[in-house]
Amino acid sequence: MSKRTFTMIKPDAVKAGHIGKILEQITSAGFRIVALKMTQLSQSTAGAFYAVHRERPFYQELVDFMSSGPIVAAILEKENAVDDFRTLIGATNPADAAPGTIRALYAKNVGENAVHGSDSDENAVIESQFHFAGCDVYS
Ligand code: DAT
Ligand code: MG
Repeated sequence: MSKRTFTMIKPDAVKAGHIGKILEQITSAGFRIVALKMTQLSQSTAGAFYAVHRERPFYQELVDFMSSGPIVAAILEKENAVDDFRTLIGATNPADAAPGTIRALYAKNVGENAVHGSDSDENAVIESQFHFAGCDVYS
């Protein structure tokens, strides 16, 4: 059972002023924030982060969107973190996201969908290390 996952509050939700409400929903659900920062991805770093999707038709749109404004990146700790966080954020397309999930509440559409959540323990580690040096993770 994983203990950590990685998340980003995406540019749409940051621009809309939802950082505080989203972090509150995350911590109320039992996740502990062990690393946190506001930053803006370049085209190059957004492209590298989402390289797994580079053959998908929406890749350039995704890179443009993710580098369009600041994001908030965080590492979250909880028992069963990866799966529980995917449940908390809801489906990729907010039209399919369960009521009360972060994407149901704050996402605009399938592309601008408010938050990222790692999809496996392995990717949680890779994504966390992409964004945070070990000395900036507080356990
Ligand atoms: P998730 O973020 O739920 O893990 P994913 O890994 O399949 O979803 O896709 C990564 C991101 O790419 C997603 O959060 C938003 C964007 N995306 C996915 N499908 C899309 C589509 N059909 N059109 C536009 N953007 C899409
Ligand atoms: Mg994904």
